[in-house]
Amino acid sequence: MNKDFLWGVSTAAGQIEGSVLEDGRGLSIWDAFCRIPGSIRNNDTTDVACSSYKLWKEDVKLLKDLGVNSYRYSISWSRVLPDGKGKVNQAGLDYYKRLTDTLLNEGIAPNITLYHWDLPYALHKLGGWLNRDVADWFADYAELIFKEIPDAYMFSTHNEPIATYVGYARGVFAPGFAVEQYGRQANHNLLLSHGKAVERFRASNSKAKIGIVIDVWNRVPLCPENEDDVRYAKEQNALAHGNYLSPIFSGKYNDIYLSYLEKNNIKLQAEEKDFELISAPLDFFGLNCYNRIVVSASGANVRQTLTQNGGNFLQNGQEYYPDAIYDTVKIIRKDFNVNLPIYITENGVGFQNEQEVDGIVSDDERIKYLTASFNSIKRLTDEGEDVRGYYLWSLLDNFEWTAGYSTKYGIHTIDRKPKKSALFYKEHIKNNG
Ligand code: IFM
Repeated sequence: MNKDFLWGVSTAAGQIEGSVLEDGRGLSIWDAFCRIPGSIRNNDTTDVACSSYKLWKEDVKLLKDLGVNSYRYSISWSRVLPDGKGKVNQAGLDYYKRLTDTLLNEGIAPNITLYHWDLPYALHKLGGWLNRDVADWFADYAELIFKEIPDAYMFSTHNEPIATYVGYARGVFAPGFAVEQYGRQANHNLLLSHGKAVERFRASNSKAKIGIVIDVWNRVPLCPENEDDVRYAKEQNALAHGNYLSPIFSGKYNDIYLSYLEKNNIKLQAEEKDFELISAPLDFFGLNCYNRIVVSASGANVRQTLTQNGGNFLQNGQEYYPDAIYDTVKIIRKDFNVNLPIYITENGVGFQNEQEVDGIVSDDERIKYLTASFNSIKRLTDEGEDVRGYYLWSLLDNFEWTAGYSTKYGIHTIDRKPKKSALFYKEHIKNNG
C-alpha cells in the first residue's frame, strides 16, 4: 500500500465521551432521548459511555499501541457551545484542542467530524433540524472549530445524514419524531448546513481538507433477471444514499426522489440557490461501508435464496458479503459522479454475544469480515482507484445508539482490553496492508 495510506479507527463523541453535564457541557438530543423509557435497549444512557472525556489519554495509548496513523473522532457541539450558539464553553473547546494536539505530537492525523448525530438539545427546543436557521447555527459552529483547531488533517461536516431522517421520520433515533415530512425537511436543512459550512471552510485559513461522510448500503436485486427486483433495488438506492449523493455531486435531487416527494405530497422548504451551496466542490469523500443489502420486490425470503445459491451469513444474522467495499466504491463512482479521493471512514461489524475466554475476546468472525474488507481495498488500490484511507469502526465497544451497549463493534472492550481483532489489525497495519 502507498506509504501515505491512512490506517485508522473511528469513534464518535456521543458514543464514547460520557460526562454529559461535566465542565459546562449542554445536553444533546441523544442525552435527552435516552431519558425516555423504552427508547434505548435496557434503558442504557450516554451518561458514562466509555468515559473518554476523562480517559482520553487511555484512548491515545490504544491508538499508539495499534500503530494507526490517523484517528477519526467527532466533536460534541454542545460541549463547545452548550446552547448550540452564542457563548463558547472554553473547557469543552480545550478538551478537543488538547486531544488534537496530542494526536499531532504522536504522528496521528486528526480526522474530525463536526456532526455525528448529537444536536444540542437547546437547538432542538428551537425546532432543531426542522428550523431552516439551523444551517446558519451549524455554519457558525463549524467556523469556530476551523479557527480554533487549525491543525486538523481533515474535517467532515456530517456523518451519515440518514440518521437525521431516521430521527425525524422513523422515531427510533433522537429526537424521536415519526413524521415523513419532518424527516425529509430535516435532511434538506442538514444538507444546506453542510453547504454553508463548506463555504465558511473555504473562507477560513485552515489547511485541512473538507468532505462529508455518507453511508452507502448498496441494494442489489435478489434475482438480477427479474425486472421488478432490478427496478426496486434502483429505487431504494435513489431514496437512501442517492438522496444525499445526487444533490452533493450533481446539484439536484434525483428524479426518483422528486417523484417520491410528489406522490407523498411532501413539499420541501428549499430554494434554488441551496443547491449551489450543497454541491460546492469538496476535497474528499468519506464512505461508510458495512455491507450490501439484497432486496426483493415480491418480499421473497432473501436469506433462504442466498443460502441456496452458496451465500453465507455471520452469527449476528448479517450476510457475509466479502466484496461490499469493492463493489460500493465502483458503484458510487459510476452511478453518482463521486470523482474525489475516497476514504473508507467506517467499516466494521457488531455482535451481541461476545465473551472473554481465558482473558480475551476471540472475535474470529470480525477478523474474517475485516480480512475481506482489506482484500477489497487491496484490489481497488491495485486497480488504481483513489482510495486513501481506511478507518475501522470502532476503537472500542461503545454506546451503539438505540441498541445501547448490547451490540459491540469495538476491537477493544469498553474497559479497553484488546480483542483478538485488535492484535490482528495491529499486525495488518505494521505490514502496511
Ligand atoms: O455506531 C454507528 C456509527 O455511529 C455510525 N455508523 C454505523 C455505526 C455502527 O452501527
